[in-house]
Amino acid sequence: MTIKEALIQKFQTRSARVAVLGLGYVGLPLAVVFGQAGFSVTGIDPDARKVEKLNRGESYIPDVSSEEVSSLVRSGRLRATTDFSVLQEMDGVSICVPTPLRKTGDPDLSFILAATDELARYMHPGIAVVLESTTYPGTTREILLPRLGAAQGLTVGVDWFLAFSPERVDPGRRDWTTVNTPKVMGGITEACGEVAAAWYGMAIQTVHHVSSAEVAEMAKLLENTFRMINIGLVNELAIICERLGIDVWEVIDAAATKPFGFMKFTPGPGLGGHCIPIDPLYLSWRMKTVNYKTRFIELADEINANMPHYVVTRLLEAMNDRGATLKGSRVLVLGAAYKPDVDDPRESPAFDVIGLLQKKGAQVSYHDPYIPHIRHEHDGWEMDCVPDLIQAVRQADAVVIITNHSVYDYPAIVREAKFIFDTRNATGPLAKGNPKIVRL
Ligand code: SAJ
Repeated sequence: MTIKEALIQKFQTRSARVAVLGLGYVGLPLAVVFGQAGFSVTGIDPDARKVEKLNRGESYIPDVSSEEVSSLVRSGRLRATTDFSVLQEMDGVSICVPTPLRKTGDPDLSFILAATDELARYMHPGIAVVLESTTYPGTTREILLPRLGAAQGLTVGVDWFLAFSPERVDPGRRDWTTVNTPKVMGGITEACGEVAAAWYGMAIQTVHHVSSAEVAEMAKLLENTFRMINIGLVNELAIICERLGIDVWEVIDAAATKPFGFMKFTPGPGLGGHCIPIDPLYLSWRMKTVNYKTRFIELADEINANMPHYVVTRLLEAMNDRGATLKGSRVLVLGAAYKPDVDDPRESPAFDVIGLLQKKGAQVSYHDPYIPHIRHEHDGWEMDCVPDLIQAVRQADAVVIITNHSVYDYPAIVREAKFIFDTRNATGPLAKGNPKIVRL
C-alpha cells in the first residue's frame, strides 16, 4: 500500500488525526465540522485565551455554539493547543490564518509564512496540508511547497500532499454553513487533490475537485472580485442617477424584477469587511508583478473607496439646501459594522465617513447596537456608542444611516429626527415625499 493509499484509507475510516491551524471565524467552524464528522481534531492557535476557552468547552465565534464545542471536547474529539509540535502526529492539517493587506495595499502573507515555517519543523511522510486562506494564485505552489517540501526531502504527491481550498464562510449566515456550502479543492498534483478531496469529503457535503491549486485560488478571487466590481457598478449608478434626478433605488428594484441574467446589488457608503475590499487587490497585486493592469478591479476599487467622500459631499449639499452648515452641527452616524446585523467593524466605511465629518468640523457621535466602542486604528480617535439612541436622534442636526441593521426602529428614527441622510435606503417607503429624508 502506498503512502497515498494508506492516508486516504485513514481519512475514509476517520481514523486520521487532523489539525486546524488558526481558530478564527473560518478555522473554528471547520474544526467543529471535522470533529462532528468523527475525526480526532486538534485546534492550534497562538492565542492562549482562545485555546483555554475551547478546552473549557466555550465558543467565541457566534456561528459556533458552546454546546457544540463542549460536546466535542467532552467526547475527546476536539482539543486545542498553542503547541505546534502536535503537528508531528497529524495526518491532515488545514491552515486557516488571516491574509490582510499591508498599509501599502500589498498582500500581507506574514501569517501564512509563520504558519508554514512552524509546520515545516514537524513535516513527516503521510501528511496532507490544505491552505484555506484567501490569497493570490500561485501562493500554495510558490510559498508553501518549497518551504514544506524541502523539509526532510519529502516528495509532494508521493510522501505528502498539498492543496488549496478557499473558505466560503459568511459569518452570521444560517442557510449556508461550512458543512453544506460546496467546497472547491485543488492540489499541487492530481494525487494531492485526490487525498485532500477524500479527507474533506468525509466532513463536507460537496467537494468540487479542480485540477490545480491555482484554479482553486483563482476561483475564490473570481467570487469576491465579482461582488466588488458589481458593488462598484451600482455605486457609480447611484452617482449617475443623482446627476440625472432619477431614484437609483427604484431603478435597481425595477431591474431586479428580471428573473434571469441580473443579480441585485445595492449602493452604499463604501466597501467594508475583510473579504470583498481586500481579496481582489491580491489579484491586482499579483498581476502587477507580471506587468498587467487589472483595470476593472482598480476602477471599482477607486469608485468604492471614494464613496465615503461622496456621502459627506452629498450631506454637505443637503444641509446647505436647508440653510444649515456641517461645521459645528451635531451628526449622528447610525451603524458602525461593515454590513447589517454583524458585530464586525473591520474596514467599515463608517470610520471613513466619521473621519471626514470631523474634518469638516461636525460634532460626530455614533450608535451601533452590536458595537459598544470604536477606535480608528490609523488616525487614533475613538468613541463610545451613544447610550440612548432616540435621545441622540432627537439631539442631532443630521442622522446619517451608514449600516442598516434590521433591529433599528426606522419609523421611530424618522419621527424623531430633524434630518436623515440615508445611504442604504433603510427608510425605504418612509422616504417617499418626506422632505427630511435624503437618500444616496
Ligand atoms: N455591499 C454593498 N452593496 C451590496 C453588497 C455589499 O455596498 O450590494 C457592501 C457591504 O455593506 C459590505 C461590503 O460590501 O460593506 C461586503 O459585503 P458582502 O455582502 O460581500 O459581505 P462579506 O464581506 O461578509 O462577504 C462575504 C463573502 N464570503 C466569503 O468570502 C466567504 C462573500 O463571498 C459572500 O458572497 C458574502 O459574504 C455574502 O454573500 O454575504
